[in-house]
Amino acid sequence: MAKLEVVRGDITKRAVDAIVNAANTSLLGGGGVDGAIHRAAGPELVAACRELHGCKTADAKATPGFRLPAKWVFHAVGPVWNGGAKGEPEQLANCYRQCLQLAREHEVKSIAFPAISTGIYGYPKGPAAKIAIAVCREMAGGCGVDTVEFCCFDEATAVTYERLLGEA
Ligand code: AR6
Repeated sequence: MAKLEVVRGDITKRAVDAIVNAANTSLLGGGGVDGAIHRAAGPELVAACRELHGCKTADAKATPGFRLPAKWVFHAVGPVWNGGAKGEPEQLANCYRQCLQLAREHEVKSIAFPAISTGIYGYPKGPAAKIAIAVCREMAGGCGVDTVEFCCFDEATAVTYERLLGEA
């Protein structure tokens, strides 16, 4: 069983094997956590992303971490919240699944996730955290991951994860 933890702060500082980016389909950068990761990783990151030719919603692709402490960045494209009946829950779950599959492929033991889709893309925090936790509980251990960090940038997100993880 993998350990699931809440950490507060900036995901670009996490010294884990892989951090996850909440990207868009272009993979060429943006605001929010995406912008922070590109700034911290350096210009090599956008060059590597360009080679990937984009990514579909609900999927994820890997690049090196370049100047980040993390060895890998898994760029996941979450759904834009559109009321919740347009497949958003399944798409969000699939982002987490794809990242854990990438973790298995790259022999990642520790991974940090941001709260994908809950910023600019507008996904409600509680339902998104439930999905993140459920998928990681189900799959992380089987993918060889020992530690999953839910890296929370704002206090409301941290409290949400802590409450849900405490409910077990
Ligand atoms: N470390 C950890 N979490 C962060 C950081 C950080 N440095 N900065 C923000 N967050 P968002 P989305 C949190 O908007 O909703 C971009 O333009 C933030 O508080 O980054 O998936 C992309 O290019 C929130 O909890 O991602 C896409 O176009 C969470 O990260 C679009 O935004 C996700 O917020 C993706 O939107």
